[in-house]
Amino acid sequence: MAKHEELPIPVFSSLEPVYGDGSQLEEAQLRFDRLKAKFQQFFGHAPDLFARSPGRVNLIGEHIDYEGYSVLPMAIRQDTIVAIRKRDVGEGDNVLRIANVNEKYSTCTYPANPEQDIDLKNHRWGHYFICGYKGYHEFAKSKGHDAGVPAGLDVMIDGTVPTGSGLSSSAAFVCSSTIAIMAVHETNFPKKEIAQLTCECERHIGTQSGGMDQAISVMAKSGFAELIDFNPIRATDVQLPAGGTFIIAHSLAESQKAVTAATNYNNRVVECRLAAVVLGIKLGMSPKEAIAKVKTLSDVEGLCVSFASSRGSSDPVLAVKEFLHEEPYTAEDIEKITGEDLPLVLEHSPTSLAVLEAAKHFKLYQRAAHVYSEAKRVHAFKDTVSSDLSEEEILKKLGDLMNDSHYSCSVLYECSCPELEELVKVCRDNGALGARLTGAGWGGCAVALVKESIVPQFILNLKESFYQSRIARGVIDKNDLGLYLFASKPSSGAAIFKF
Ligand code: NG1
Ligand code: MG
Repeated sequence: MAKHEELPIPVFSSLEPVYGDGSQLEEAQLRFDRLKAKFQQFFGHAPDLFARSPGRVNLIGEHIDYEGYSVLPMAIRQDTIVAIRKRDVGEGDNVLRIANVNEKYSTCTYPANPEQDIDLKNHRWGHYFICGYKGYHEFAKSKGHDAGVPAGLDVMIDGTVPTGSGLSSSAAFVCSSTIAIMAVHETNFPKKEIAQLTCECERHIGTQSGGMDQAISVMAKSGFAELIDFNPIRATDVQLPAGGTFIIAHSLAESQKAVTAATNYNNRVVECRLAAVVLGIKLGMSPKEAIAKVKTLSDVEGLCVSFASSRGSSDPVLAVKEFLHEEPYTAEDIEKITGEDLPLVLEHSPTSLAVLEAAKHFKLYQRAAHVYSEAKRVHAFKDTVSSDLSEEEILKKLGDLMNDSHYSCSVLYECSCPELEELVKVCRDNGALGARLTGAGWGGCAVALVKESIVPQFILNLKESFYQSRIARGVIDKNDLGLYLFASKPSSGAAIFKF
């Protein structure tokens, strides 16, 4: 039998395979009916088909996917649905019209040209669709598929993944768009290829992201979290202990990653790259070789481990402690080590140049220590789940690993914020076995591991101690609380619907 990741995106003629047969199905039926009706009303035709892709919660392994390390997310039930119709060539103007069922998002139009550049200075929500549009055409071309004359597309989006929340609304949007475009061109590819292509095409938005979000959104299986490996992308099912529940809670601080990339997300990617190059040089590579070959911390892990083994250990963090200093580096400090200007070390990539312009200094020691230690925690988490410890002990250990991960994100990687710190503390004070920020951070959600038996009480307590005052201040409406605080079960990955 073909491996899960080798299979194409499933095509269904009913909603049950994805949304089950309970209240979720009813809700989904309503959404699809409403989307179809609005599409018909807006464009004057019915859609050809629908594609959906879910958001995700990352259980452990933060800010390490772009360094080549495995992560452990699960898909959530919130998703993006794309309704799409290919316009006939005779229908005149070749444009992409991207509408949204949510009136907050006004309709965006773009030329039907896969070569177009995305205007990063003027961020618009429709840009995410264009990522998928460009991505599909680039990929189809590379595979020798004749994608034909780029046709105009009518598109309507219905998303339920909260934006800027660390639950990957962006990947849900990019993946469902790419898959809808692919399906409307009557093609389908293996999931692992779609995971790779969507990861690359989301970078058109200007973030130097890793591939976790797209991989889980495309490859998730109902009932399982997945250990996602990179180079090549692979997903391994992880069965979570039945006695624990993951609760997702929003800090109500929105993180606008596409807008803050130069100081937050891309800044960390650059710091990791510089840390890796400096470590490579300190561990014996010539500056020239390190600059040419070393892209990520995983590229120099072997050297770090060899060093550690000379000290009777296998921990790459030992090399970080020996060869990097805690005091932040200036650009000049690093240029002295590399013998080259930083723009050249970073290959003059425009997003990296924006980082250099915005940065005063670079915390190489802290970022590298986070990445190597977090990579280890992911495997410890996976090994704990499949160990023969009692369920009680397993849950406790998983909670401890989540707490350690949060500490590292907060103190070493500095991607938390005051609201997330407060929320994580409130979770722990109310009996969570572990709690941590999830996703990129700087706002967005926390995930807490809670014993199944205390879930209802835990949710009540969080409402009291974190949300009540914010409801009173009008930050959120009390009727919307369920959007910001909910228990989550691992749900299924991307799908195409043709009715
Ligand atoms: P968010 O911002 O939560 O969607 C981002 C990256 C991931 C990963 C995490 C941090 C994108 C699309 N996603 O996720 O690849 O690096 O941050 O672990 O940029
Ligand atoms: Mg995102």
